[in-house]
Amino acid sequence: PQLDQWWRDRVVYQIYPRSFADSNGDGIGDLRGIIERVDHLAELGVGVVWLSPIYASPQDDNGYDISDYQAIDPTFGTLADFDELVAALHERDIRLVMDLVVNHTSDEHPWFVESASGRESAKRDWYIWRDPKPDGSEPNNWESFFSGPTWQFDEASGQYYLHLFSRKQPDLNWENPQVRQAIYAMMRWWLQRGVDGFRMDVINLISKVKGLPDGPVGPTGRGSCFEACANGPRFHEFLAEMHREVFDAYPDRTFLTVGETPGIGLDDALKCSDPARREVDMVFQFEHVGLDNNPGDKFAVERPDMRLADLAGNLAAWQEGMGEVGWNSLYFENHDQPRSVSRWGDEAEEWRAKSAKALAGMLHAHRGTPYVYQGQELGMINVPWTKLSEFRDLEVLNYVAARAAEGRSFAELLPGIARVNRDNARTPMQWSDEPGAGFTTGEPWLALNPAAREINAAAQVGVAGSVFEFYRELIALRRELPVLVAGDFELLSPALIDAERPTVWAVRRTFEGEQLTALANFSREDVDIPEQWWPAGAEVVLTSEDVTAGQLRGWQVVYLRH
Ligand code: TEU
Ligand code: CA
Repeated sequence: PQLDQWWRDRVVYQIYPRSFADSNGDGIGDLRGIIERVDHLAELGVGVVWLSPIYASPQDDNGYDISDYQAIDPTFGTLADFDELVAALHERDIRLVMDLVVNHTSDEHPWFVESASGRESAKRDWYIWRDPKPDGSEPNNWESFFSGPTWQFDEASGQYYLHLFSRKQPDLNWENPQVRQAIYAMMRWWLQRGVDGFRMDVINLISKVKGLPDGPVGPTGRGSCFEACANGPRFHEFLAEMHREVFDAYPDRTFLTVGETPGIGLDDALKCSDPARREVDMVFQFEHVGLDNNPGDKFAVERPDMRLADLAGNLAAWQEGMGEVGWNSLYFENHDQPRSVSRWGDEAEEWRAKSAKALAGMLHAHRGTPYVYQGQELGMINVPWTKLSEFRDLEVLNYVAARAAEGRSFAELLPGIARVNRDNARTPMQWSDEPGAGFTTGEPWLALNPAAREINAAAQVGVAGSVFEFYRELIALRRELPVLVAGDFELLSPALIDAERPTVWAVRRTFEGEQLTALANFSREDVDIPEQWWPAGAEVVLTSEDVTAGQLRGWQVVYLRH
């Protein structure tokens, strides 16, 4: 890929506006709160901000259910606030990428209201309506990502409409060229407003296999939609058309585009990010965050035994697979994933900051674009909740209700929910140890993580050895070392922790004669570094704590240049 594009050596920071900073005391984050905090982003050194949805929305799925693509939801502010945020970011050479949610709209979007007004509606074919089966049941056996059938019956017209997510998120019909053109026009409107690109929500689900065939039956008795909806027959065609109709309309600008593609494989991901195909720049694939999940039931209590060696091996497989032509996104966290320190690191007070740094050093040593999710730069951890009333995410609430109907109790489900529920990542950003953690002066929409008293920006920004300061160094290094951006990748040692004794994780990057070796210890015990991985004369360009050649302390990470 061309390594000269503006975003190549930049790290992207994801803001979940609802939980980032509340400027008016209503307990919900907003645009003015972000404007007041842009210096935090500039200090950290990130080069791009990806903003989760701020559009008009009934907030059924926290804004991933949009009722007006060209309006800012009043909860977050106004278009004037938005323009001020764009200016504030651009002043600091930080670009802005918006969240594009066009596999589905809200059921309150005027398009859907018109489509649902009757079979003869001019917009009927903008969504996916089907007759019931002869016995009146749903057109196929698919299970929604948010539990239950993916079909909602409309009494008035006697038809069902498709919704892969909540019933308030009807799927758009991408087979209809009018739908596609309306979406492209909306995208151009945002680019016109100064936006520098898009993160495209479940963009690999937009092309469904004709006939919408049943999927293989999963643990809940309903079928998976992935086989018929993921990476479908016209997926690449639509991405290429979008590129021509939207991004090619601005030949003097280059944009950053990242597709969110659950269930994508290497071959499709390579096609998506191959610059010659002019589709998107990269995708978020889900293999590594699926290693500890049970397919079809992410909250299952029993979980595959996932070890850090598996994680390292999967990341290396994607490095290999994308090679010199494709481009990886590098992420451990986002608003849908649990906190990486809790999932793969070590939550104990003595080790959590160290493990946060070690995980960051591991991820950023790979070839691709790193993503930092709000709070990850502080080493925030999962929530310790035990009551259903503490959760807000409809993915959890729907799941518990569906299982209750099968006679299963919340108490029985809690261990599986606690580990990977999305509220883990959605608690308010922890700015200080004040009562509202500096996030709000009001009642936060979602309870603060009690760990906010110890884990917060005020205790870390400017404090040597903090997780924040380590991220600042790590992000700056990417701009200083071409080998970190352009170097090829070799996994020297995936073995991280075995029963008897831990071993070091080691990777090597090579570019134009320069080499960078990254070494990390993912255990509490000291580990030896084999001679061959610390060449004589190597220069330590990054270390999470004081290091002596030949040995790594517990959860330590080191980068060597040679
Ligand atoms: O998530 C898509 C996706 O992959 C989800 O099915 C994810 O697997 C799930 O949230 C966790 O099991 C995107 C958004 O990131 C998510 O917040 C939205 O809820 C979803 O699409 C629908 O828009
Ligand atoms: Ca607010």
